[in-house]
Amino acid sequence: MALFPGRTVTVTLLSAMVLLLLTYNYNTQNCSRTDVVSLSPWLAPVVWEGTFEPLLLDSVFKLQNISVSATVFAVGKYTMFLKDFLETAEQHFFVGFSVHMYVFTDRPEDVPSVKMAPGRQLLPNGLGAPTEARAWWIGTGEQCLVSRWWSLCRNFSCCSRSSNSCQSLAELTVRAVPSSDRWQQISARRMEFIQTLVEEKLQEHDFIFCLDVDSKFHGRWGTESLGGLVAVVHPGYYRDDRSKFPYERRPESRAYIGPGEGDFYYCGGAFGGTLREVQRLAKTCRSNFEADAEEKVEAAWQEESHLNRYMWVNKPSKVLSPEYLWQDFKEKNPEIHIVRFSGVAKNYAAIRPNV
Ligand code: UD2
Repeated sequence: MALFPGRTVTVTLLSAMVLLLLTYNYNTQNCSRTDVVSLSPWLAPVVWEGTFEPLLLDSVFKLQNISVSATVFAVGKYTMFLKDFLETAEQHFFVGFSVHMYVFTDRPEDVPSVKMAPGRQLLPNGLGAPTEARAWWIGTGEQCLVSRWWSLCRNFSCCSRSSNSCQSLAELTVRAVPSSDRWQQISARRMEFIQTLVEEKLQEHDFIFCLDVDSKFHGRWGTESLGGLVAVVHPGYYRDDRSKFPYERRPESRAYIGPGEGDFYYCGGAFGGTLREVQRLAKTCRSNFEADAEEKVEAAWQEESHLNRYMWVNKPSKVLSPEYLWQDFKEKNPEIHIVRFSGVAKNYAAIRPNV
């Protein structure tokens, strides 16, 4: 029996706290990099492998029962990239979370069937409309099979915190978009369709990512990437001086960035955030692009130039390193410890409608 029970309890509690603090500090030290910039000057995290704890982050977002969506455009011959894009997303993109993929294409009949991860299956649900076909990918949890509507499913207990049965639920929606004979227009009009989609779905999803289809996932892309407004640093310029960035330099364009201005050079091929933030971004980029077009101005890199202007004025709250959009033809630099998502090498002349 302890001589001073109160004291013993206090000492035990204090030791436990010290131990917890030490453990936490230990983990924190494990989550830092000194060879790369991991905090922007406006205090947004720059996410690199080794700067976060995936299990901790996943557990935080699991408690919030979040819903993630993604858009991908496959117009004309770009449908050939869909299979790999979707199948690798199934393996690496927000694994264990509810994901809704929106495919925009002028060839809905070319959307391939997708090989599911072990334990998942594709269920047709008959909700298809001429311009919007849907299919469900549902985990093996029996409760989820009770309801095919994700919105209903969300309201039922099957997706509650205590249940794992809905953690692997995913949905795919195919939307028809017009063809075009100019790749610049295909690329640039994405903002218009994204804006419309986001305005329709504001209540349904928490986060959205807008991704290039001619790419594959190779490693985890998960909760560490979530934020209000999220931008990805372009793999082609992240080692360069700002003066070399291919921003739009003509003041007559609304995408203009002046000498000495700009932070990072961001990719047009991957960006995201909350639906509200992405709606603001898409609306602004679209209206600036259209206003430029009325004056016969096309920014150097179309929507990518407008996106860079937007991110310069409205700083992203999270910046993703080039691990989140590498390019297959580029050799991996030493600071790139993992390639999570990468653009495939392609023959532009063979796949674009114009060169
Ligand atoms: C870069 C950007 C891209 C965009 C473009 C300039 C990266 C990695 N990529 O890519 O996002 O900013 O420059 O506008 O940052 N698409 C079709 N059909 C077509 C042409 C394009 O569906 O015929 C779609 C498709 O989703 C493709 C995307 O537009 O992934 C971008 O076009 P791209 O891949 O030809 O442009 P690229 O690789 O030069």
